[in-house]
Amino acid sequence: MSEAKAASPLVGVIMGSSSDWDVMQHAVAMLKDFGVPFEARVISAHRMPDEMFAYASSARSRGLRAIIAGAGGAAHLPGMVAAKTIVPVLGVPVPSKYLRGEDSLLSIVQMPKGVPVSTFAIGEAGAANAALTAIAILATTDDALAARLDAFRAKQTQAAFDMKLPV
Ligand code: RP5
Repeated sequence: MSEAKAASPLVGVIMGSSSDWDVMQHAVAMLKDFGVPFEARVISAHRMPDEMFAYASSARSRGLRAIIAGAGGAAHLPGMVAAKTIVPVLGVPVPSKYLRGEDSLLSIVQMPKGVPVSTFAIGEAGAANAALTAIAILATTDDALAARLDAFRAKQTQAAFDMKLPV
């Protein structure tokens, strides 16, 4: 694989606002830890609809293998992106000011039959797990990445074995 090819993003991380970064940075951090080439951008569904459609419709031809989309409130970004691409879309509900992200969760998870969005937990855990799922998708065709994912799991197993209770 050439350097340029190796550097081209395999995972797109998009979010509706820079205010989503506190949560979505946890997806980016995980992709960085695993050495997965990614790109990260603000794409607002209701403020940048033309850019959202262009991003989604060009995603596959640009080589993206998964798109992690985070949004809060009426979180239509993941569903609308999924409507324009067959690249797997992993939706992250971002906590909202008034409904604490329950609105975001329901907006993302309740996709009508036929156009799926894989939906994750509200907030940091969801962002990190969306990245781990993107990594798992890539690991189906990348043995070195699969080995890193196995090692990541083994570390968590060991940490659980090492847990002590104050009794
Ligand atoms: C959504 O509206 C974004 O995903 C964000 O979670 C929320 C608030 O956006 P800002 O008003 O902070 O830009 O589109």
